[in-house]
Amino acid sequence: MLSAEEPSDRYSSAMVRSPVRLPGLPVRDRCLVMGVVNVTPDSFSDGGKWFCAEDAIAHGLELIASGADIVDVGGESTRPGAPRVSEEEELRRVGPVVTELVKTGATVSIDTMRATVAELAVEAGARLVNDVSGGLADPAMARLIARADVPYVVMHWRGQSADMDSRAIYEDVVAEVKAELGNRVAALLETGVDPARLILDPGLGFAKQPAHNWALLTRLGEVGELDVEGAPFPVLVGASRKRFIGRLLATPDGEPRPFDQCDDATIALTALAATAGAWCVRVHSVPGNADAVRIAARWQQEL
Ligand code: PMM
Repeated sequence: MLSAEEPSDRYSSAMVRSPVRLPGLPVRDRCLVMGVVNVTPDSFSDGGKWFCAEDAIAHGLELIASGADIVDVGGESTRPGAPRVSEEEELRRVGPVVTELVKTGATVSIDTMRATVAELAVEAGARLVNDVSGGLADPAMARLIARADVPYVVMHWRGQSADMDSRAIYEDVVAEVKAELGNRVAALLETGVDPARLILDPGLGFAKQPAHNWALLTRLGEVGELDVEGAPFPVLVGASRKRFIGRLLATPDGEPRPFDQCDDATIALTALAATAGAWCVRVHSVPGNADAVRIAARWQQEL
């Protein structure tokens, strides 16, 4: 058995870190579980299921009841090829859902690339801003995060979903994702964002081919270890139901496994990511993932 002072070479130091403390967010001695509430007609795995506010709120409550630590509310699909929605429409989708879920005492995260949407959600009580563009889509986002002083997910992103697949070109995906995340963190710090509020995300499926996703997952411990102030950063992993899982589990004639049949595989990935030191996993179905993070925490105790 290893002591905290003697981390093994085989594992990232992230594995022996004490629980992560981010203001306003739950602190646990295990990986957190974030449940997804997509208030969209066209998200890739659950588009249209919770498009009306009432259904989305009920779904958020169900995710919390089944063990989610955080619910992530989003009003804009980021599936490959997706067009953007207007700011007005995004606000119309997420506003009532954030407000009502906050009222129930839930820890709510807002999944948006727009500073205006993030600001209104934070004013309504959201406690985390999850920006898949890491601040690249909206130059006002960094200033908002500096001012609002809320935890902020900086995801690796190379451009809007409409043409992101054409940007999935890497020589060394882990090194390049880390370097590009490092540039984002440096820009955020320059704007006055507190490094202790930052969470990094490798952006699985965003300008990534399956091989890129697998490389990032298997070297997850390295993702938060940037050479910038504030490192190592907590890492969020969004693998749930993504295309690379369906492709791995394809039929012998190459038919990908449908999204809604990828939850067991997502749970397997959650166990591995949590054991590798992930701070949080973002998932569509909670119960199995809530079990997996507890198994991983117990596993880690023996390392
Ligand atoms: N993936 C999606 C949306 N938001 N946020 C973070 N931080 N990380 C992700 O990987 C991520 C995200 C796309 O998945 P969905 O359409 O199923 O929500």
